[in-house]
This record gives sequence, C-alpha cells and structure tokens, in this order.
Amino acid sequence: MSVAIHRPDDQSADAPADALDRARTAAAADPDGYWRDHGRCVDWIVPYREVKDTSFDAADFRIRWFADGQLNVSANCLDRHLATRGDQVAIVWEGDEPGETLRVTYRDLHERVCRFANVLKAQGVAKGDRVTLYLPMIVEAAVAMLACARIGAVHSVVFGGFSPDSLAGRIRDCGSRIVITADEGCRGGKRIPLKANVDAALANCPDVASVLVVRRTGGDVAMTAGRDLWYDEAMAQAAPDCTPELMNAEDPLFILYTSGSTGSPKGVLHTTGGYLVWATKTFRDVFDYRDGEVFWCTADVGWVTGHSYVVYGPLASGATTVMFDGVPNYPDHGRFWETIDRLGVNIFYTAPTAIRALMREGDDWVKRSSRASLRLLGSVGEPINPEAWRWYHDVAGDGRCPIVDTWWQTETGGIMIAPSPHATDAKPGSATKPLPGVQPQLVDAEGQVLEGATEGNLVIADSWPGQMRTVWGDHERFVQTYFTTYPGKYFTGDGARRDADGDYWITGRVDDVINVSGHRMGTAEVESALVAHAKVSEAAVVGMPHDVKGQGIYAYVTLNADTAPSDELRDELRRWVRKEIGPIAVPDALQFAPGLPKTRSGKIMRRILRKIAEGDTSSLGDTSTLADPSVVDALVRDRVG
Ligand code: 6R9
Repeated sequence: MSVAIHRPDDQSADAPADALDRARTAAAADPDGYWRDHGRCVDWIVPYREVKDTSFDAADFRIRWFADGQLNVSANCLDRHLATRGDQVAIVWEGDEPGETLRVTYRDLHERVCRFANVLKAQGVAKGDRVTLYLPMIVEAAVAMLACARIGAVHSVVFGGFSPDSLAGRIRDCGSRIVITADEGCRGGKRIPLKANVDAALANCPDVASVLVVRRTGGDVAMTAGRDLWYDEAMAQAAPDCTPELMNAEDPLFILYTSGSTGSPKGVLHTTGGYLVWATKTFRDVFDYRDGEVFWCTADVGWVTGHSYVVYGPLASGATTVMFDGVPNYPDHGRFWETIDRLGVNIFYTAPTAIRALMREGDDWVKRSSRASLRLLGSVGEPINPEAWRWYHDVAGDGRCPIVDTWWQTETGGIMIAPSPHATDAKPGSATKPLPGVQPQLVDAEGQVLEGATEGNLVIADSWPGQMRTVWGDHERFVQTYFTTYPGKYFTGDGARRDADGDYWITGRVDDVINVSGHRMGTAEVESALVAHAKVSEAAVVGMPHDVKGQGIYAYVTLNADTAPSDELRDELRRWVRKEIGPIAVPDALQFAPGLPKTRSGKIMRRILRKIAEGDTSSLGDTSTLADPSVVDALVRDRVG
C-alpha cells in the first residue's frame, strides 16, 4: 500500500515530518498560542491581540480570528516584497500558444495594481463594494483581484466558462455595479466571447454602471457608450501609486460562488486576516516553497484553487507563480511537460482529471521533456485513483518527486489534509493527515464520533483561520448548510475512511453535489435548468463514474405528456443546459424516463437512480416502498451508457 520515494538530495527527511507532528500536537493543545505565533506569517499594520474567538454552537455561533488586527492583503502580496525582491518575477504568464510568455516583476505588478486600484476608485468603487471579474487567466485577473484588496473592495470572480445567465445571477446576488472582463478569451485555439457574454448578462443586471474591458485578442466587440471602458486607456490615465486601505481582519476579502446540494450557488465569503494567514501558511508548509523556485498551479482563478494557490498564497510568500491561460491538450498532449521544461517549474499542482486525461495518451508525450526542474507534485479537486497517482509519480515525476494529495474546499479557504512534502513513504490515494490546527472527525449518520480505523462522514470539530465566515447575504443558510447536520461541527459534505495509521482517504461527496473534472456541480442546479425547458415536466440528476472526469452527470428527464422523446430533443436539452449554466453542467448521459421512482410521499429515491446510472442494476435494494415500483423496470430497460 505504501510506496518508497527515492530522494537522494534529502538528508533530513525525518526531521521535518517530526516537526509537523509536533506542530499538530501543539496546535491541538493550545490553538490560541499556536495561532498567536503563526498569524505572524503575514504582515500586520496593527498587530492583533485577540486570536481565536469561535464557537460552532448554535446559541453562541461566531467565527472571528485575529479580530482586532489590521492589515492589507495587497500590501502583503506586493509592497512587503519591494525592498527585497522588487525585480524578481512575481508572475510568469503563459498564454494559450506555447511560448506566448510574459514575466511581471513584483515592482511592475505593484505599479499595475496601484494604477488599477485608482481606476476602480475613479469608477466610484469604495471599500466594501463588490466587483465582479469575468476574465481569462491573464495577468490582469491577478491585478484586478489585488487592486480590489488594496482598496477594500470585495471581488467576486466568475469562471469564464459560465453562461451569461449564471454570470447575471452572480452579479445580482452580490449587488456589484461594476464588471471587469476581456474582449475574448483563448482556450485550446478557440475564442470565448467574454464581452458578448457580459453584454447578454447585463440585460438582466440593471444596476451595473460600468464595464472595464481588457484587450486580450483584439477581437471586435461592441462597446456601450457611457458604460464600457477599455482597461488600457483607463490604466494610462491612472496614477501609479495608491496607499493600501487599512482593513480589519474580519473585513470581507472576496466572495466566490460554489455549488451545494440544494438551491442556487452560494456566495462563499472569506475575510481578510484569517484567509491570508491560511493561504500563506498552507502554501509554505504543504509545498515547502523555497526562495527562487517556480510554482505552477494549473487552476483557473475562477475557482478557489486559483485564488489561494495561483494568487494569494504564492504572492504573499514572495514566490514566482505561473498563470496558465491554456489547456493541457493544446497544441498537443505534451503541453504541461514542455511548459515545465521551458519555464523551469519546480513545483507542479494540478487535478486528477487532467492527469487521467494525459495518462490515456501514453508516456511518449511526457518523455519528450526532461522535467529535470521538478521537485514536488500536487493533486487537488477530487479523489486521485491509485492508477493515476502511480502514473503521476512514476512517469510525470520520474519516480523522484513526492506527491502531495491535498484535500480542501472553497469553504475551507486553503488546504486542510495533505501529506508532508518530506514524506519518505506515500499512500497512493490518501490525503493522509490534517495540517496543524485542523481537527477532522469521522461521524456516523447519527453524529456519533467514530474512533480508530473506520469510515464515516467527514466533519471538522473546531474552527481554523481560513474558514469561510458566511454565505453572502444569507447567514442563516450558512449555519443551516454546514452546522446543523451534526450540531456543533462543520460538515464537509464528504465521506472518508481512516486507516490504522490515522491517515485519511477521502471517498467523495455524500451529498447531492457531483464533482465533474474537479468542478462542483449541484444536482439541483442541473435539474432546475432542465425543468426550465418548455418540454420538460420533471428531471432528476445524479453522478455516475467517468474514466476521465471522475464523475459524469446522468440526467433522467420526464417530458410533458404531449412530447415524444427523440435524439434531436436530447441534443436540444444538452444545448439548453449549456446555455443556462455552462459547458461543465452538460449531462454526459440523458435518459428519457416516463416516470421517476418516488416514495408515496413524493420523494425521488435517488439511491435507485444512482445505482442505475452506475450500471449496478442487480442490487437496487428495497423498491417496495415506491409509489409505483414498475417505473424502475422501465428505467433499467432504457438505461443509456
Ligand atoms: C479545492 C477544491 C471541494 C470538493 C471536496 C471534495 C473534493 C477536493 C480533494 C477532493 C478528494 C482531494 N476534493 N480535493 N477529494 N481528494 N485531494 O477543489 O474546492 O471546488 O470547493 O471542491 O472537492 O469532494 O468537498 P471545491
């Protein structure tokens, strides 16, 4: 089960692991003391005296860290490095085409951020205002995030793959009156009409008064007079300095929408002090970042991984971070490895879905590169199956780079469970141990805490600094979603196994969230998109195993009585979901179902639908409680796959 990792250059392999164990013990014994010390991994303008002030109990619920301290995130990511590393590269941008590369130093980034902060101010953006970003993976995305942080505005980054409707919903929910976008994005040689999508979204967002447009491709786009401005023209007129706003530790830093098991996506709110401490400390601890190294996290800034490990963690640590605006298979399947050689990447952090997709294309694509610069590999977003782990380790990492399989969530702000980067043995598929300050527990359905080697629902028993603070505009939903299933504990929505060594193996979501290529999708969201179509009367969506994506989306659709099923209609419904939500929500399988299996009280029995989607129709369990057990036979007969 465990794999020895050969690390010829490492003479001190045991000591750091011991240190990590000691830190874990210290943080558990005295959280206040531990974080009093480690909160100093970032620069405070006004040092904190208070440290931990948290309770998950309903009567006394609060999550506050370092609450009387003051700081500025952009000053931490920029100003504090100017004296020591102003001329060091902060961001290496790699475009969609190989070698389309740009290097931005800390000094240059600082000036750009100051200018853009002034642009935002000139547009009337003030502390506490929300700013929506709908951008490709370009340097301007990091500039805009940091500029918001500089003036105390709250950014909400919306992934460029979301549809105009999804974008509009997110703009309205947080009430932003300004959108930052680009003319077009480029991905895998194709253009993405970002500005046109914004125009379509804004038809339903009457409060948006200004749109700043970055010229990425130079493509022809419509500009609305009085509302739309070119980014470069605004930047040229802006002053190159801007004093960072003094922010309280608990002031909001950003909102990021994520899917849950019910309802529309939630605006996860992270605050300034605790989030920055968590992103920074986990970046340093998990990746063991060493001065001068090049760190490449392939995530898009539209996801939390891009926030914490493309932008905030690396920049607060004075690292050189790669921003990649392309895809793993363009122009060919060697793109990652060729880019690693060309940019001299030392630490590479990607998702299992990409690893599986590349593994399928064979080892030759990898072996054309040397990957000599690589020292450490990371995985994030979904469980990594042992086969993909071994390929990542043996082929991509030439058997000499440890893998850190990092479990965390949008809600947790940063990595929570991960192996030590110094581990000399590894368990393919296990995220292993909690980081210092993280207190995972496994509980059964009744909330009983399970001890020893066991399997159960993963909860976190106490607060950590990087924890989300609320759902934007709906604190009740925050408490309800995360703290009522198992009162007094944060429920992750994941299941996990713990082995005899105390190592954790995340088994996946136990709620109605599907993890498609490492992207979270709520079954309820896809269902409501489907039933919004005029010909659909009912829909139920479940996850199904998928070789590359991890999970795929399986939709059961009941049509209106007067509508006949057809392949054309199936395609039409797929296009409909793409338009309503975006390409990541398009069902991989869509089955027309004359009826859905329901209990007599009208509840859809998803357990049965999951089994059918998995192709496991021999063990459907007890169907006698169904209102009409015969619907199951029809579903099994018409299964698509
Ligand atoms: C960072 C991120 C969170 C969900 C999470 C879990 C899954 C993430 C994982 C993992 C197994 C890992 N997940 N990392 N499962 N092993 N190393 O992905 O955030 O988009 O919010 O997704 O992803 O199911 O609950 P987010």
